[in-house]
Amino acid sequence: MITLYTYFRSSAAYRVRIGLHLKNIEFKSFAINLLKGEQATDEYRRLNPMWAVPMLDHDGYKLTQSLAILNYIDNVFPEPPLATGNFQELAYVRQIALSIAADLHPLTNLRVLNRVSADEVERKAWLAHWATEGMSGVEALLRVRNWHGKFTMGDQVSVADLCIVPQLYSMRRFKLPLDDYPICRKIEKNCMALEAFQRASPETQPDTPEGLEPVYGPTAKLLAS
Ligand SMILES: N[C@@H](CCC(=O)N[C@@H](CS)C(=O)NCC(=O)O)C(=O)O
Repeated sequence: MITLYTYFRSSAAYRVRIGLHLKNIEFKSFAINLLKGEQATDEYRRLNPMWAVPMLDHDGYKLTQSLAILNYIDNVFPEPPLATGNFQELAYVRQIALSIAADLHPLTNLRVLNRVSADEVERKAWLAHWATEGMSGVEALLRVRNWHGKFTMGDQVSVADLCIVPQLYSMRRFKLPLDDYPICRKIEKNCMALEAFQRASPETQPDTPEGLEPVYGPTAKLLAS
């Protein structure tokens, strides 16, 4: 049995949810409410000393780190693969995924924002700076390499797309302009046409609060944008 410790808005958990749905893997969601501090309880820290989501529990085998989890499920459930290609293509996909998951995302994480300032405006300015810096770099990498098709690597969904989509969701949520990332937006649009991405969306999770202001709105609205 697979349990995913998740939070509807967590972009790292969103990555893993997409991977699980792409592979049609059945899993149970266990919600950890980050705003209520449930990641920091003794009980959760005993399970996960990194006190963050996502955490995967596969028949008692517990694993943290979204990219490690995706790599694990890709090995255990190989179809469809989350990355294909020659060594250069595989490394490129990983480069894009890590630019977001290892460089950009940690700077905008809740625990970091809380240390930056108690002031919401200052926190948002910090987040906007690092998100813009990071995604400008990703967009440039995509443009210069020019291997993108419908997705980051041609027309094959890869782990890079699983990082781009949640990152853009987060930027949409904070109403950051996305005009400078046309390739990322094209990838997002093509991804969001797929059922796995829709099922993984923060707006359709068991712990999504009633009445949450939608970021995507109806999928059609996003697709038309
Ligand atoms: N590098 C980790 C990041 C995990 C992470 O930081 N998750 C965030 C949610 S996106 C979290 O749980 N934050 C809780 C906090 O900052 O207190 C991964 O990719 O899984």
